[in-house]
Amino acid sequence: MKFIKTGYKNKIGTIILNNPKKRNALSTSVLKEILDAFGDFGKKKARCVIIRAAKGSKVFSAGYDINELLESDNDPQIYDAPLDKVMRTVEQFPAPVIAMTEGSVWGGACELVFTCDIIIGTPETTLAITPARLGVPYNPAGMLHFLSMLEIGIVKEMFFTAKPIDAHRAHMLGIINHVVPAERIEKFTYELAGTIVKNSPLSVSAIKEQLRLLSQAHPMTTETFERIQKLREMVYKSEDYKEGISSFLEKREPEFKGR
Ligand code: LCV
Repeated sequence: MKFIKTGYKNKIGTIILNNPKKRNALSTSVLKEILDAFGDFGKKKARCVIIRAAKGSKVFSAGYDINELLESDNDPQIYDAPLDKVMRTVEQFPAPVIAMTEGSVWGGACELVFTCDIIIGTPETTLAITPARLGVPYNPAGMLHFLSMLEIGIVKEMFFTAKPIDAHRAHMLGIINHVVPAERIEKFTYELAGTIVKNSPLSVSAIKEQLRLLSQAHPMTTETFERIQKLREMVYKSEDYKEGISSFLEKREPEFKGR
């Protein structure tokens, strides 16, 4: 594998994001390797999976690979987009997935971390959700990932400002389960995983799936669904959508026109 490293020991699978040059941006190739790793851990009947960046990383992941956004001339976040497939794999994997987040977590990587079952951070961990920074629309499944974890006022602040929140605030809000000094986070995380592995895998797996089904039970009328789709279409067909992404790639501040 080129962009991730994997390991498997004592029934614990490990995925290490390993593309520091691009700040572990989640390109289609990275996401495919993550899917393959989960396929392998499923065959091995892993009882816990840890997703992390390399030890001491300043950036856990810079989120969706912005270079790939411009290529897709239509909605970038559709049901079978690679990142959405990875998130569904995490949510439906028959064992807990722990995000060990050293460094800053951006955009789609923040949503990916939110879909993990447990988040362990360091005092340097930050979390940011960034569509507004790039003029990009967001999909309803993604919003529900945030709404199922946070009060709507916090979700609004994170989306509207696109600014990172720090580990202390994220811990206070219940996003991060434990904040552990960087030098201890690896030992702490694997000990927690070890505790889970000792429990009944069938019971843990059933409880995880029950909690997923109960937490995702949100009735929605077709009219609401159509309205949400219309809103998304309005944004990804806008000039601002192209301006947000181009400005990042050209390393300049965006000039959004609201059209
Ligand atoms: C491709 C990158 C990226 C990147 N893609 O290093 O959630 S949504 O809706 O917003 C969704 C669409 C999404 O997830 O969008 C992506 C949101 N991510 C961000 O807004 C974070 C963008 N990245 C940054 O702000 C900085 O790169 C951080 C703060 C992560 C790291 O800053 P640092 O100064 O350490 P550079 O910015 O110099 O980046 C190093 C290399 O990684 C590339 C970037 O283009 C640069 O490549 P070159 O060396 O070829 O110039 N890179 C960083 N993020 N998301 N490529």
